[in-house]
Amino acid sequence: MDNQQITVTSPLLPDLDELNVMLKEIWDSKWVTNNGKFHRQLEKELAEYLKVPYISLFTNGTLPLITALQALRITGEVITTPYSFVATTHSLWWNGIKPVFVDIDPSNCGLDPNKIEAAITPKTTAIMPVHCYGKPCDIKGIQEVADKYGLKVIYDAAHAFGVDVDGESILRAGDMSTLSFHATKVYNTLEGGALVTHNEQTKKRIDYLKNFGFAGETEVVAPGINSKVDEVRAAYGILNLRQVDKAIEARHQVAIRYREALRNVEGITFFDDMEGVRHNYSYFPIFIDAEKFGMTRDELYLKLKENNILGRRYFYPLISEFSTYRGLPSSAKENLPNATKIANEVICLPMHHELSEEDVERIINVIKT
Ligand code: T4K
Repeated sequence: MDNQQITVTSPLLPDLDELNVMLKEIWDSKWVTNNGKFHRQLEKELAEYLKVPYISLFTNGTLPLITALQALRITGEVITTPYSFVATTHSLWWNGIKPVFVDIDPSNCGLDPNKIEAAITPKTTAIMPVHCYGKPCDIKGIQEVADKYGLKVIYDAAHAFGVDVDGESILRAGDMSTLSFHATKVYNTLEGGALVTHNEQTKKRIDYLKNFGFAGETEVVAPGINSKVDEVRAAYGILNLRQVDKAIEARHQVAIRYREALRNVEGITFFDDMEGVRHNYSYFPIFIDAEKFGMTRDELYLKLKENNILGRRYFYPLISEFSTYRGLPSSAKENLPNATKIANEVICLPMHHELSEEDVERIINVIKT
């Protein structure tokens, strides 16, 4: 059998000829950045596609997190999940905010709302949950706690592009949501990201903040950052938006096949689709019970690797275990039993729009034998 390398993901790329036509237009116009024509077009098209009123483009998925915290003037302590990419917690640190880790609900890998209350102190000002793998958090439960204590909610929705719950975009939850358009995501602009807001004034303020704080030619209203998206990436993003639905459907087919093949394998569990949710199949995590499966997660990870299949252990280690954060009181393992267990059991299997049936069968075969 062909032993070509299979990576965990592969970027969705626009047609090069179509991109070249747009590049020519950019070259001819000599307008290459600072809220150009394609930038404005992409913001408009994304807002429509995602069914959100306001969206601001950013150069990656980390800066909208940092900026959301600034826009809402969040200070003190923020409750967040240890089970995510490290950028989630870093955004707090960049704002001088103390992260307070709370355990996850293993049924969705998101913050467990029942455990948030016990972590609230007089210094708590917000909650930063993550829709991990694009799987919706318990939005209602989290909002109830937030409302009771007057806390803001900023969702890191880096994985949740195009995810809807009961026909409504998941990005409408909380006070703000952020997206990542990194090359490894369902929808990408090479590097890129966005911040979704619910009203015009907030969008205006976000746009000041991502442009050094400029509110007009001579006025600076905040110590903003530079996170402006150039025309080349905006053009690339416009073309990718036209093919993202097809890519999501291709991922869906891969998920169907994985589930069919792995459903009765003892010691392996995975997520099924949730009723009323439009999923984006951004990741396909499986969880290994070593005793029942007869092999540890790491043994399977290495076995896949030996067979040139590069699954990834997202999200191991937990953010709370990195040297930067492990000294925090909330990083104690006893505080995070579910996250600790899941981080030791997870492998994300290869999942992208270009995986062939043969690739998927090869992966399944290695797992089953
Ligand atoms: N919040 C959450 C919850 C996030 O997951 C992330 C990012 C962020 C915030 C921050 O958003 P950004 O600032 O990154 O926009 C990747 C990504 O770099 C990162 O964006 C992502 N999360 C994280 C979960 O994964 P790595 O270090 O695992 O990626 P890397 O380079 O090992 O790539 C994985 C595989 O993808 C490669 O084996 C092959 C394939 N690949 C990758 C790249 C970059 C390609 O085929 N082509 C490529 O150009 O971090």
